Amino acid sequence: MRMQGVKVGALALVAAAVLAACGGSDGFPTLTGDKPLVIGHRGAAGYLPDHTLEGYKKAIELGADFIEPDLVATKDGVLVARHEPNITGTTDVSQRAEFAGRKTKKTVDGVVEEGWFVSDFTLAELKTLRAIQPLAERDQSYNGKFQIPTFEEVLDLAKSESVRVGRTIGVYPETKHPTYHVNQGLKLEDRLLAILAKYGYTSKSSPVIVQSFEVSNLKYLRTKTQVRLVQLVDADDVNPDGSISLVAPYDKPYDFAVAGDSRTFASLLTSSGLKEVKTYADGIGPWKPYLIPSKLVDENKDGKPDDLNGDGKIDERDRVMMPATDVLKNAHAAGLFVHPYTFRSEARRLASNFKGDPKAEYRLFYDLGVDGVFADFPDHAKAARDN
Ligand SMILES: [Ca+2]
Repeated sequence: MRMQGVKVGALALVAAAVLAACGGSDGFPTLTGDKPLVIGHRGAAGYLPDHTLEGYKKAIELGADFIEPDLVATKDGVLVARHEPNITGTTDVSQRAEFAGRKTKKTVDGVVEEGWFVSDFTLAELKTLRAIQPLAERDQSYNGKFQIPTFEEVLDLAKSESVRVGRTIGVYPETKHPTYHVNQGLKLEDRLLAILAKYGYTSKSSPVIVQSFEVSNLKYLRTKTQVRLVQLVDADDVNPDGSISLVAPYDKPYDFAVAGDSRTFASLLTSSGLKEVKTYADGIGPWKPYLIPSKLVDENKDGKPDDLNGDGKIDERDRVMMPATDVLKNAHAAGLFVHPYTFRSEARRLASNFKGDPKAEYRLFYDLGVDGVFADFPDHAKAARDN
């Protein structure tokens, strides 16, 4: 549907006809025909430490349409941007002697974790910490430089940057571990709604999309706001044959686990599951193998996966992309937009088909019709879309 590399001239009429057939101004096979959104995942996670104002600003400079803060609550009830309640891996807290006594164990979604947790720190205390890059393979030179931002600081940045760059920058907050926060006495949703209302973000056209891996909190939010809501859909792993592995606690929304609901994440993506999701959400954010899986191969039938790139180990680079599932088609049929996660550009994270070129992966998903992508390298997502 989307015409790659079409030059002006004789093909212009053909291109115009294709655009008309797709029904949208940009000619993409998305739900609306508009260009897919580039969502700066945790900021520009491929370049700067996650969830920092500097990282979000970098994402905007690289072309992100939305920036994506994960939200957790401090001891004094302030929403701040961190990937997890446990900040051991994403800050320098373990190096701070004054907080040594805060090290503890907490249960998050049924899993016992040890470390330091945002809910044991006031905002003032958190502001003394500095972010670090959690992935060893990424640039460590910014460790210790940037603070943890509040959600309001992220919204303020998006507003000021929108003026500076001359386009609307959206904010795509995730309510992290809603059940855990209720159990800590720090329910996220009303705090989130109050802040969104303060900024005037209450309607479908507001530059905000709220996401969650749980269901009941999204249903609650639907009764309180018209901002766009997204049901995230996780899994434990992808099997060698490309099928999705569902193992607790990554088999289902945690509120389903608590309620004894037998449905899994995969249940949400059946044709009937998607129709149910549409009753309370505007879109889905599935892990990308739900849309286009990949598999390991054994061409020589020796019972072991083939080492396609011959580097002596089996990883993502030895996987082969499979045909798309019906999930995107069925989601669009239900009226849901589809924003898969997470696109990462490092060669070791790309299936063999892409030959080390992250833009090839983006193009495959854009051609399928995704409405947006969560991208660690927003510049690559934008280049694959626009060039
Ligand atoms: Ca290999």
